[in-house]
Amino acid sequence: MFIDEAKIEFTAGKGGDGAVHFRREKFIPKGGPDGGNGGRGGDVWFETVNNIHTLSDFRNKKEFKAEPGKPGGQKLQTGRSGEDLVIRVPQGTIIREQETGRVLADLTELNQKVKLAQGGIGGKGNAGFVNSVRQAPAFAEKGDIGEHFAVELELKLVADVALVGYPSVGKSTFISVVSNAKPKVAEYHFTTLVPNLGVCQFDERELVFVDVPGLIEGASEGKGLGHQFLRHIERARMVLQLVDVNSDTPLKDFEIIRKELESFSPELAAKPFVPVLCKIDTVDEALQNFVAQEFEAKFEVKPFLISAATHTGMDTLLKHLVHEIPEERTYEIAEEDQNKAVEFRPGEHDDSRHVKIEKKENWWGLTNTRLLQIGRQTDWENAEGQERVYDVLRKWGIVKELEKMGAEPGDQLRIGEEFLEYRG
Ligand SMILES: Nc1nc2c(ncn2[C@@H]2O[C@H](COP(=O)(O)OP(=O)(O)OP(=O)(O)O)[C@@H](O)[C@H]2O)c(=O)[nH]1
Ligand SMILES: [Mg+2]
Repeated sequence: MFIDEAKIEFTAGKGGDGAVHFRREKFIPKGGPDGGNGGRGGDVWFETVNNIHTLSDFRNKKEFKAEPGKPGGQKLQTGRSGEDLVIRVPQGTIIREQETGRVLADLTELNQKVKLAQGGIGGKGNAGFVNSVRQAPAFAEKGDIGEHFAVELELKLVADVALVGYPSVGKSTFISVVSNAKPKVAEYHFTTLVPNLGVCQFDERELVFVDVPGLIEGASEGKGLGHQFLRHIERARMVLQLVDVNSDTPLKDFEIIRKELESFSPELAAKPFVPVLCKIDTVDEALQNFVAQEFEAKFEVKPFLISAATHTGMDTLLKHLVHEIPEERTYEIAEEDQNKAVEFRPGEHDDSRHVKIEKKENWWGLTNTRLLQIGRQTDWENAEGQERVYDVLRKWGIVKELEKMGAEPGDQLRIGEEFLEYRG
């Protein structure tokens, strides 16, 4: 089934917890701390692969999680890192954050791989908390949570040439003649219900064609199959507009399709296009030439004449396409997406020690990326663990700052979901 939209969520692995452990040695009741660090949680990646062509895999599976890191062990042993998770998608997949619409990645290349969610760091074991005043720490950090995203996947097929025209003009026949694709071809309208890709080898070049369902007048209002598949033409570098030479109104047919493209997207309508009069085997040469001349007189562009059935004119047309389409493939991000596209790096932290302090009704709110992370990693049940957070506040100068702002001993300090008492 051809599916080109999906909503999914993914979460990178949680970091492993640090260990609390003390060396056991003969005759020494309690040796030095040797609890190791937890391992990192696995990251979540997206990768485009050539054997997936739709987003149908995401109809049933909507939640993805990378493996958590393992806890630290004794003798300073670091826990094993969690395995990364790779989510495989078709070439042309755009990944947008649901809430903001921000584009996290636009995967136009084949075998393109990007990391989108960073695994949580492992917690430090108690051995890591030894200092001059703390000889035998009996606390460790928990692993941090992995990044989480709720996203919208949108597939926009990536092709060089898009075939558009009325139903039954021979779009699928064309693609089956020039490429290895074997789409269904039939006399009736709307034979093609979903887009097909076909790869054509010509003059030592490779051209990717996309065949979309036929358009009719009023497609913009939802007539026929409507516009729902036109997004798959947006990335094509050239539009091949097919008109049946044997139509009663070939010129009007051409204009109607242009209008439909225009009403879907002016950008799409502005793409370079090649007009093609097709099925020339069905009329005599005099009529072919007559229609071609009328066409050129009206639109000031010379149409190509072809018959996919007898292959007449196909080589000339393909030569033209190969000549017009640069070998180097560059795909533009649609303008609407461009505005939202930011350089996205997962796990990006604001390393600054500037802590936002807010006075609330009953507590003081403390906000800073690293401080919140320390909060998530703290074992709040453990008094020594709590104490270490207070040490951090002291070291960063926040205790002093609070004093200046009028905090009184006994006030509550809030870090994320947790509270800590201010003692001055
Ligand atoms: N005589 C002749 N018939 C053709 C030619 N190309 C296609 N046909 C016939 O036209 C009919 C429609 O062809 P399709 O390739 O299915 O047309 P389509 O544009 O893909 O149609 P939809 O998928 O419905 O939009 C079929 O019966 C084809 O055999 C041609 O060059 N000459
Ligand atoms: Mg078709």
